[in-house]
Order: sequence, then structure tokens, then C-alpha cells
Amino acid sequence: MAPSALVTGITGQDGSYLAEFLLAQGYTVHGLARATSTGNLERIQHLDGRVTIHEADLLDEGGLFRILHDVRPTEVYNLAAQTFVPTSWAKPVFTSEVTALGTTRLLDAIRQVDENIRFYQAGSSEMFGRAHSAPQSETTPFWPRNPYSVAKVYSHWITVTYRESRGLFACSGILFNHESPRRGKEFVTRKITRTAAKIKLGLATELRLGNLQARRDWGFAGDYVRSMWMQLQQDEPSDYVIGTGELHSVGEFVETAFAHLNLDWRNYVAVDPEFYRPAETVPLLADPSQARDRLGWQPTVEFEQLVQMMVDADLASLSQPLDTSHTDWLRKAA
Ligand code: NDP
Ligand code: GDR
Repeated sequence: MAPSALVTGITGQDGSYLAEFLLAQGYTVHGLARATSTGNLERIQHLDGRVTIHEADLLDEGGLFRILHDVRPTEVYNLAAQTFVPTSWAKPVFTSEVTALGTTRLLDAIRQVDENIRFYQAGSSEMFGRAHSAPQSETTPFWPRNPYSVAKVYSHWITVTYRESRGLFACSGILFNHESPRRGKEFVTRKITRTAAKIKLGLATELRLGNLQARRDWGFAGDYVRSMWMQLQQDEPSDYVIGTGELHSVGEFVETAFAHLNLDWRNYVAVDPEFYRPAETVPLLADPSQARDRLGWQPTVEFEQLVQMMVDADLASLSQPLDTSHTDWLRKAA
């Protein structure tokens, strides 16, 4: 029988890449999407008819149970979350409901429906927060410092708890920042590449950013979703840090993006306190050696390649009119 997967957050950046990856592996792919999910359907419109969309919300445990009961997937990937750190300050209770308790709703539904279902939880490097040391590995203590990362720490430990105390095959992959042309427009990398492309096309004149000194370990989303699948194919479940082990600053990202367009970034970039967040004193930097040694996983896209891929995609999409004609099937399916 062909393996089957249920992907929560299928309309998001990672969900769309994971759905593509699983289809290529021969999986039957089911996705969970909210009734209100209207903004992001374009990320999966090219999978027209190849994935089955079920309407549900991580806030609704009855809906999760029903879908799991009907679909009976062999694997569940929990990628859905309220994912933007500043929004987690604006909506801390909502963020906890979705990003923390949503994981418990899903795990408990799995436990009731079929304990053999394998489960992947999308953890975050934000859980390390004010880390004592760099790089961070699976044994580095967490010190979350915003409502989003506190919720992710909860989800990490509830995943470990259902594994250790309930015997589920459950993995928490601790993902460092990963980007792509499908990255949400509010995140810094996409904001940079999209605005730089707009400036190149004469559609914008300025890019307003926060902390240019902030540094991140940035990789390509396509590589990270592959690691999720690899984690669920092991003999034993475990937790894995996934990242490149390389740091770059926001300023470096800006410079690389503008240089690719033959623009001097200094003529266009302004620092705006509205977007400013203090940088970590100890940087968030991955030690992905366990993933490399046990899974054989490693990133395939270098920093400069990633920036250029995103700039090129934004330039191409801004140069052509928006086509929404393919979203009808999704709305009907949901
Ligand atoms: P996105 O923000 O692109 O996607 C989030 C997804 O969650 C969307 O499909 C969204 O649906 C869905 N969602 C939000 N709230 C709910 C809800 N209440 N019920 C059901 N679905 C909901 O995130 P990414 O793809 O970038 O990230 C995937 C996962 O990996 C997330 O859990 C994120 O926290 C984690 N992660 C990501 C990192 C990164 O760098 N990208 C790094 C570390 C962890 P809708 O279309 O309706 O909004
Ligand atoms: P992050 O991603 O908070 O790391 O969370 P984001 O791209 O928002 O910020 C990265 C760094 O860039 C700095 N920055 C700005 N950020 C934004 N959004 N806008 C700006 O104008 C700006 N200027 C500077 C930030 O201060 C920060 O240091 C992402 C999300 O995908 C989470 O869900 C995930 O868990 C973590 O990555 C790992």
C-alpha cells in the first residue's frame, strides 16, 4: 500500500515544498487548510488535484480527530502554526492556542485513532533564544524569549512526552531559519528580495528595515522539508537540529540581493525603529552534525545562491500579471 501523509500548514512555505517532495516519493498527500485560508493558496495551486485538502483548524480537536479517522495517514507532519514573532506579541494567547495547544490536539487525536501513525513536529531555533553558547545542538538548553518560542518549546516537550510516555513515533526537528521564493512577505529575507526587485522595476523607492546587524543561520526550505521526511524513516524516533552551520547578517543579505540587481543598497535602505528587534548576544547558529551523521542530511543550497534565487523569482513574478485562475479547485475541495 502506498504511504500516505497528512500535512498541516500545507498552504505555507514548508507545506508546499513538503507536499511536492512526498508526491515525488509516491505518497498519497492530504493537507489540512483553514476555511479562512485565502491568502496563500497560490503556493499549492500547481499541485492541482494531486493533493486532497481537508478543511480544519488546529483550534478544533473534533475536526482533527475526524480527519485523521477518515484519512488514516501513515505519517503526520505538523507544520501549521502562527509563525511570525512580532505577531506573537500582538496575539500571545492566540499564538499559544495554535502553536502550543494545537500540537497536543493533534498528538492526542493520533493516539486515539492509530498509535502507529508517525509524527513530525516543526520545532524552531527560536526555542534556544537567549542561548548560553553557540553553535546550538540537540543538547543545548532552551531559553525562549517571546510568546512564539515559548509555544514552540511547549510543542517540543509535548512531542517528546507522547514519544516517551505514550510510545508514539514522534520527532521534533529543530529548524533554523529557512527561506525560498515562497517565504511569507513579512519575513526579512522575502521583504528584502521583493522590495529590491520592486526598486529595480521602478515600483518602489525605499526599503525600511530593522536591525541590519542581526545574524541568522539561513538555509533553503526545500532542503529542510527533506530532513522532515528523513526523520520519520529512521528505526527510532529522535530530535534533530537542522541548519547550515553558517551565519550571515541582515546587512549581508541586503548587500547580496541588491548587488545581484546591480544596485547599491546604500541608496535605498533606511533603518526604521518599527522593525527593530535587539540582536542575540550569542547568535543562533546550528550544529547540524547529528542530522548529518544519523540521517545523512546536508544542505545543498549556499547562501548566495539562495539570495539570488529569491531575487530572481521576485523579479519574474513582479514582471508578470497575477494569475489566480487555478485557485478554484482548492476552494471547492476545501
Ligand atoms: P508559514 O507561516 O509559511 O505557514 C504556516 C502555516 O500554518 C500556513 O499554512 C497557515 O495556514 C497554517 N496555520 C496557521 N494557523 C493555523 C491554524 N490555526 N490551523 C491550521 N493551520 C494554521 O510557515 P513555514 O512554512 O515557514 O513554517 C512551517 C513550520 O515550521 C511552522 O510551524 C514554523 O513555526 C516552523 N519553523 C519555520 C522556520 C522557517 O524558517 N520557515 C524555522 C523554524 C520553524 P493559512 O494559509 O491559513 O495562514
Ligand atoms: P525570525 O524571522 O524572527 O528569525 O523567525 P524574521 O525573518 O522575521 O527575522 C529575522 C531577523 O531579521 C531581523 N530584521 C527584520 N525582520 C523582519 N521580519 N522585518 C524587518 O524589517 C527586519 N529587519 C531586521 C529580525 O530582527 C531578526 O533578527 C523565523 C520564522 O520563520 C519563525 O517561525 C522561525 O521559528 C524562526 O525563523 C527560526
